[in-house]
Amino acid sequence: MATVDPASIQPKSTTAEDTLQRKSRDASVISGGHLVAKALKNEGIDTIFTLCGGHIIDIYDGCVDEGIRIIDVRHEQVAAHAADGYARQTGKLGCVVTTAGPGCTNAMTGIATAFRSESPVLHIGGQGALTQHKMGSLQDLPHVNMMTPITKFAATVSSTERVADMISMAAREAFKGAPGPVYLEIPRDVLDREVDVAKAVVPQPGKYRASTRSVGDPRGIEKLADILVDAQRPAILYGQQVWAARGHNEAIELLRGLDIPGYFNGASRGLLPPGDPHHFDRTRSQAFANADVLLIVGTPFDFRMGYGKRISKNLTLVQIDMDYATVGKNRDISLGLVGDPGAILGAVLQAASGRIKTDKHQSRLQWMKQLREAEGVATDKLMPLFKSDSRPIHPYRVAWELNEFLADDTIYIGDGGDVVTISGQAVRPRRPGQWMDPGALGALGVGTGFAIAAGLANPAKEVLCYYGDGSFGMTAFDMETANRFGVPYLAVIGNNSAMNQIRYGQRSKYGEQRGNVGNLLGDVPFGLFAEMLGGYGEEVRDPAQIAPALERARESIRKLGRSAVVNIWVDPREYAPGTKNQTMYK
Ligand SMILES: Cc1ncc(C[n+]2csc(CCOP(=O)(O)OP(=O)(O)O)c2C)c(N)n1
Ligand SMILES: [Mg+2]
Repeated sequence: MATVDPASIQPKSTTAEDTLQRKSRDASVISGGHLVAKALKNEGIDTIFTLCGGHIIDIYDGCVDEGIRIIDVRHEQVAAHAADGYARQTGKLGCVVTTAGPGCTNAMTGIATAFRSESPVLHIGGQGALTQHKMGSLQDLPHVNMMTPITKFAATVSSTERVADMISMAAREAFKGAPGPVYLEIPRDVLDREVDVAKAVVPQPGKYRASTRSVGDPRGIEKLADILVDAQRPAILYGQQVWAARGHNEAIELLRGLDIPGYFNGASRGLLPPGDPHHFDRTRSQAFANADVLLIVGTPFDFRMGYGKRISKNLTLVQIDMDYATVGKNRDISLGLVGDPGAILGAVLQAASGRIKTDKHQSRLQWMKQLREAEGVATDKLMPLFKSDSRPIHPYRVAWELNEFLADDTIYIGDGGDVVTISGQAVRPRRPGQWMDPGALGALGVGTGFAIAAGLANPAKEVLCYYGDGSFGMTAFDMETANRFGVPYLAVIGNNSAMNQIRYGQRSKYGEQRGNVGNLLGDVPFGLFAEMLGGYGEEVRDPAQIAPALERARESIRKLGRSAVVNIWVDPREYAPGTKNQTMYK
């Protein structure tokens, strides 16, 4: 079967009855749902992710008129992850639309993920009619109260005239400082009511917001330029904001222009391709311990950074972030700058260019050489694991094979516990934007929604999601959605028939017997799942078969236009070093 042309899934009204109904509509009035669609279009939103419900159907009807693509999934969690993923991939506001009550609660994990990952997502939720307020209407819940702590802004729209206005308000809030999700609840009667077009407030595209490309305090730029010019052993860590705010070009130019080793986490992985002289990824702790200047851009001092504790006390530490409240949080800093990462880094490069003295430059080159050698030593150490022939298959071998298999345009998604943590040591995405992970919330189940979003946003790219078997089971049914909308992807599962990352901690604390409680799963031949959905599936137990199986799956996706599953049975006795140290809790 050929892949579906994404253009063909744009909503269209084709039947005579449709046309008649549209013509009979009074053009002097407009309903709330149609105002939603107009506002979404004005915001540049071309796709909504949703699961239907009686409370929200007028939004769909509006989307049909505005040519907004409606991607309907099988579970609202997936819709929310997909809206988040679409925002990450397009740089624009993502949008998820859910019905009242359970539609909202199901989506909460996705919104919470976006919240901890600073991803701009507009969540529009249905609600019972205002005329039934607090009367016990179908699916009624206090959505705004529930969503307030996990969004930047949550409100009820209580007037049809203000529907579009409040969407633009929510969109502004989503991009205020560091981006994040926002929630709007629209009661059913507000959505269905028709109001005079002339009375509806509809902010026009490009006219309801300011630029977010702030360089912050120019004195901060000068100070940072001076610090970087004087440094002998500088290092920079780029976090997810650099990619999210599309500051990657300036970020790369700064590394190259000033000869500074670059480290990358979260969505910034892939900013530079592996092998680039300024790309480093195995010597982060060494650099953090020995640098004289460390610049942290767009990532907080949270548990992933040991709350800043692992950074040497004796260096000059500079932090740049989009959120004022993140700068200096958990760890004292020497200098803090708030604003747009790309704008700031570009200005700093300009202020520093041509000012590095020869002796300082020589020291830097020496420093980079040292780190490069240490990277080689670290890789050599891992090689026996990466090349392991053991059976059951060692999860490190899978990670290595995945990296070898990636094409220049593959978007790599990680969704799982230990097997995915391990993959972080081997997988090096080749281009910016081609790494997706759940971020600081660490929610399992993000993969399927991310894969759908990645495919829709990048129809020409390959999408690969590496799952744990526990994670795959959480959201896998929406692989059917990916197939239905013509965005098949490659699902690879590191199957250890367990929630292994947690099992390790239990076994080491409670021993062999009690440590296996509540964390063992059945042996599931997930390859059959892909076949059930019309795609290719394969079980792999021989390490030598990993690469050929991945190739067969890639080929099958081209031929069948269906997602494929390569289910790799891995050794449940192997764990990631971070799991053994339980670093995530320290
Ligand atoms: C939604 C959610 N539930 C529970 C957890 C806690 N948790 C973290 S890792 C893990 C095990 C995941 O198992 P699997 O995906 O099979 O990966 P494995 O560790 O076995 O490689 C669990 C349950 C979580 N992070 N997210
Ligand atoms: Mg598992």
